[in-house]
Amino acid sequence: MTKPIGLIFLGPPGSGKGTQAQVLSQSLQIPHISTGDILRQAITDSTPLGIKAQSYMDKGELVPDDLLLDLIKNRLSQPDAQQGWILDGFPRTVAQACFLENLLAQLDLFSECVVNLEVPEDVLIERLLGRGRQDDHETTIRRRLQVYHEQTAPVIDYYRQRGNLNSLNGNRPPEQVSHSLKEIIIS
Ligand code: B4P
Repeated sequence: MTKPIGLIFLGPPGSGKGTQAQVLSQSLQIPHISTGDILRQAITDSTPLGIKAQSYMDKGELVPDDLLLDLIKNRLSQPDAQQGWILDGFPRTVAQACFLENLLAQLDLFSECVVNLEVPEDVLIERLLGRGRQDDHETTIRRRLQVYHEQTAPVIDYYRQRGNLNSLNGNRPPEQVSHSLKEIIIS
């Protein structure tokens, strides 16, 4: 029997991770797990996690790893994640990627597929300014992109070195990106 799929979306802010994860979650009928959405909900609900995360997110910084690791471990152990999942926004640091690799090795349940969405920086800025979320103003966007280059881009090399990276041109209409993604998944 083939293992359920675990899809991991990498890419800079605004590259379309959330957009594509939502579409695939519906067509594959597996949960879309967005750490950004989980953190924003925690802020709205004023939970201890949300209170700690807010100041980092408002500044465009990453939320500290220790807050994310338990969150992901718990989320992936929920019943709806046993038939597969799409991770959007995690891992965002090499420490998070190592944690996930160890977690998945223990479970040995999922066949992993890592996809990196590539989009030029000027297009990212234009998209994010157009979206207008609380953290989508120019100073924060520029900081998020800087943080991405410093802390998240090394995650791409981490998966590349393991021979487990699919890169995709994300600078195309969403339907075309979805089409290419489905080709990667079934290949
Ligand atoms: P996220 O919520 O993950 O935000 P994002 O990277 O900006 O979103 P994404 O790339 O999914 O863009 P989207 O599809 O929406 O993170 C927010 C913050 O949370 C982080 O800065 C950090 O502080 C914290 N955080 C989250 N995870 C963390 C972790 N693991 N560790 C530490 N901190 C963490 O697309 C953006 C826009 O582009 C949309 O308006 C969309 O309509 C448009 N678009 C998408 N695809 C398009 C296409 N093909 N063509 C044209 N427009 C497109």
